[in-house]
Amino acid sequence: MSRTALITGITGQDGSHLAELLLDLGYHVVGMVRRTSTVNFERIAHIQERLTLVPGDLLDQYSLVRVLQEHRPAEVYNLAAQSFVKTSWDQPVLTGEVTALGVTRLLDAIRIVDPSIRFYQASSSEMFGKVQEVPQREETPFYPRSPYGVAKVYGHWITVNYRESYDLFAASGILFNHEGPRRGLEFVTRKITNGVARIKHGLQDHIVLGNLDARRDWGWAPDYVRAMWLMLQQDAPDDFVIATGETHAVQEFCEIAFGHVGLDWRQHVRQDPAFMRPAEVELLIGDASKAKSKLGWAPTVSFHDLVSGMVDADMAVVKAANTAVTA
Ligand code: NAP
Ligand code: G4F
Repeated sequence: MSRTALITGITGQDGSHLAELLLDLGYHVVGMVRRTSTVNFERIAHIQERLTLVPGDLLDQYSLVRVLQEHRPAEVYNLAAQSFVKTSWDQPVLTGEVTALGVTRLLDAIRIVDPSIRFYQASSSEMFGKVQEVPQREETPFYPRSPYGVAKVYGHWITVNYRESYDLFAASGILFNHEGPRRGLEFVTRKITNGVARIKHGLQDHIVLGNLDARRDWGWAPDYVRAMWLMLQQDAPDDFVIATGETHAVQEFCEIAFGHVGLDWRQHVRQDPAFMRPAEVELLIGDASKAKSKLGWAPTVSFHDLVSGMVDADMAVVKAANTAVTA
């Protein structure tokens, strides 16, 4: 009989990639979805008939207990979160309820229902915030710079605490930014590549961004979900930084993205303080040596190929939508 894995956040970027990976590995994949007024299964539509989708919400403790009791997963991947940093200043309490306390609700449900479950927590490089060390590694002290970052620090430490208090197999992946064509349109990479495609197709003239100097360690999302799975196959639970070890400015992302379709970014990018943050994370660059040596993990896609691949994907999406509208 195949192993059962539960994914929270299966409708998100990472959830959809992880579901594909686990299905390929022969798992029975259960995805927890929250009720929305319109269905938002775009990222999992192509595999939906192979998944078991169940209702639940990180805000609703009993729904988590019920999902675990009814589906008895061997592995739980907690990817659900209010994950957009900018929104965390507008909705700091909701962000704390979901992204921080939601982790405790799920860990406590595991402790009550089946403490042998292996648990993965989606921790974040945003925890390093105002970085105390370059590059950042597992031992680098945290200094979060947003309500989101603060909530992720809580989620990280409650995972460590449940591991140490109750001997749970609870692992935490400190993942640096990872992207791809399924990235939400509000995140800067997809905002740029979608904008490039729309400009190239004559649908708009420019995009409006915030801080172009911020530097991120951007990787390829499918590589990063493989690391999540590897963490739960180890002999003992642990924490791992997952990163490429390269850092690039938002401006560099623009240069490559616009250049890929023969445009000059300087003619199509405007800046507006509305997209600046009250406190910025200026520089992220990760050291994934531990993951490389213990998990055998390594990134497979270069920064240039990541950017050009996202532009190509958005060119195809915009072309298809435009053709449908004009047909
Ligand atoms: P995403 O695309 O924003 O997906 C977030 C998921 O969480 C969605 O499926 C969303 O459901 C779900 N969700 C939100 N609130 C919920 C709630 N109250 N109860 C249950 N589900 C809820 O995020 P992602 O980029 O895939 O990231 C996955 C995880 O990794 C997140 O925890 C994120 O914070 C973390 N992370 C991401 C990165 C990155 O670069 N992508 C890096 C480090 C860490 P709906 O579809 O209904 O909104
Ligand atoms: O794409 P972003 O919104 O991602 P951010 O804030 O780094 O967070 C992402 O990565 C984290 C891991 O480090 C995850 F934990 C988190 O869930 C999320 O997936 O912004 C990246 C940078 C920032 O410095 C921002 O100020 O781009 C800068 N930026 C400049 N103009 C912009 C814009 N960001 C957005 N979203 N929109 C802009 O117009």
